[in-house]
Amino acid sequence: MNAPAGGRVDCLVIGYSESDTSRDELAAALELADDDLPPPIRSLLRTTISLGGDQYGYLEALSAARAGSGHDGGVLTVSELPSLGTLYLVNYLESHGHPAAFVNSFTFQRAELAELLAQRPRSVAITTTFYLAPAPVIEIVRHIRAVDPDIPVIVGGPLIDNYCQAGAGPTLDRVLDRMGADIYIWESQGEATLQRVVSALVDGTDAGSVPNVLTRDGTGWRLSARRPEANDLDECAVRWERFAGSGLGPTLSMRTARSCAFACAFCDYPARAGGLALATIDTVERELAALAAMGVRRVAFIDDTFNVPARRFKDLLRMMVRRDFGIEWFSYFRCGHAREPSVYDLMYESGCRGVLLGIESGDDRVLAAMDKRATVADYRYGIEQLRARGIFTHASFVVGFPGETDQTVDNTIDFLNSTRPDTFAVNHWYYLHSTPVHRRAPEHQLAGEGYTWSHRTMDSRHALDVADRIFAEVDGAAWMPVTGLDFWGVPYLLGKGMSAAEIVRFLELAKPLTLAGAGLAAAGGTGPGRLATAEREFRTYCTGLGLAPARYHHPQRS
Ligand code: B12
Ligand code: SF4
Repeated sequence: MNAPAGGRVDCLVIGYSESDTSRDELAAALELADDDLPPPIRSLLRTTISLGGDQYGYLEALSAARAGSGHDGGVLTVSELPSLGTLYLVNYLESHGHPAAFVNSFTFQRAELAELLAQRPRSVAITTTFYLAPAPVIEIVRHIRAVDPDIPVIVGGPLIDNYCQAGAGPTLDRVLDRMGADIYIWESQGEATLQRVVSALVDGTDAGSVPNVLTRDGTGWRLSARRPEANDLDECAVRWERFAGSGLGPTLSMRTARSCAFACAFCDYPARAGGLALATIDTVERELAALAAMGVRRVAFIDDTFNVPARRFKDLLRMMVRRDFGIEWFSYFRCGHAREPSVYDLMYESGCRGVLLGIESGDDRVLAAMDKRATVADYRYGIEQLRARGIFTHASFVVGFPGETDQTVDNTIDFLNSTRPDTFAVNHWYYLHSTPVHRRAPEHQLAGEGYTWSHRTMDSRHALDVADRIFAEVDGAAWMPVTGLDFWGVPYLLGKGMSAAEIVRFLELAKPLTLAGAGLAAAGGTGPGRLATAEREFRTYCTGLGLAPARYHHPQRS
């Protein structure tokens, strides 16, 4: 059970929701002509698989292909991996004297949620790490209200930060009203504020006077004083022993740092998350020892720049080699900051089995415009070293950044086909005015915002076509979708019993079944017959895989 024994808890924290509005949007959008499809939908064409006439995400397709052929019929989903933000909040509350409970998945753990709500927690906190729109929050709040209209509902995390950053006013008030919670926390960290709010609710004092909090009065939402948190990563570190009986599974994520040491021109994360904060090696050692004792076999370090600073990275690796935890690990990795073969040796020796490379482009001019502080030569060297040691490499790209042309796209395609990382993914560039490139807008002749923009060398409509071209023309690496399964699915699937080679094969067999892949086959004149064969091969492969049972089953919605 994900609650401490005995007594009422002060707060119940809720992790992921996988409500799938994108599928409805896709169905509606497919009525449009190809050229009019908005970028997220064009992206969905490359991540949605058609199987027996129905549409699925990659892991849903794997689950569907296996269901009905002697397998358990469970839903394979990366959200089986415990939501780290949820565990951080529970951990912090409990270290400050507030008994807390959690539900990892709102979608798949309705029975557990019902049981915990029946015990009348003093408050419910909803995490929003993965939400780009209010819909999942609205659904969760309604569900809680229907069970017990009196429990105070608190919402915080990145979604609230994003809305509040956009500024106070009627729009923000409307969004907060629509979500329907009682208290919102505006703070990019938030643990300490949540603890103070929960304290106030337990003590019956005014939660609205806690700093960083929005509460409603008769006229609108009122923000208390702003007091940024600077929580010490060693003090906040998760005491994993607390979660030993919670069935977290053999694969977990962990962090050893907050924020990032770089300032890539397309990213506003460092500005939002504040200065780079690092946990000490001792803290990381203690956490890993606790995880190993719980039987965890794979850890995803979600730090944005795990191998920077380089000296600390080596110290971490040496510690892991010395302790020999029997844990395989996965992380983001910056090739530009690892130029000695001995570092790659240490990585493998310490258990590294996969890395996510934010390569972004195979063209040095675009990399320079992005301020990536890395060159194509660095990437070539890094991928070579990683591959030589059998470390899984996933390369992630952005298309359309200022400086992008058909020629730079050709260079990216050549780069991928010659360096041959295991997998790759492409994202459309999203023009945020809060990112450093906005300051150079006149120089790049930049106009627009979000997914709709133009600059001196490309516009967003053409970027959609070049993303499709990369999808079609790269055969040196397997296409990895960016929704439903991404790099973090690799440790998850390894934990389920797949090998790295099987993951790659699964992706290769899935690609022709994506809506974009089927479109390519039709354009090449190898339509229905080829697709039927591809579907048969895919189903046979999926049913033949020896996988551990899925943790979750199809939700019984109430
Ligand atoms: C790992 C990961 C995943 C894994 C998660 C597996 C796992 N269990 O670890 C998977 C593959 C499932 C995943 C999926 C997605 N992800 Co993801 N993911 C991440 C990643 C790398 C780490 C998240 C994390 O664990 N952070 C560490 C924890 C400790 O921080 P946290 O969750 O933010 O919580 C802290 C605070 O935000 C706060 N907080 C959060 N909620 C609340 C609530 C309250 C009340 C309070 C007070 C505080 C609070 O408290 C925590 C402690 O400080 C981040 C990038 C990054 N490096 O952070 C992207 C990231 C979160 N993902 C992102 C996205 C877009 C997605 C997807 C929507 C992608 C897609 N298109 O499908 C899906 C959504 C999945 C779903 N259905 O919900 C974006 C979110 C952007 C945003 N919100 O503006 C990020 C930031 C990456 C990016 N830069 O684009 N992801
Ligand atoms: S994209 Fe660049 S700036 Fe943003 S988190 Fe990653 S390394 Fe840091």
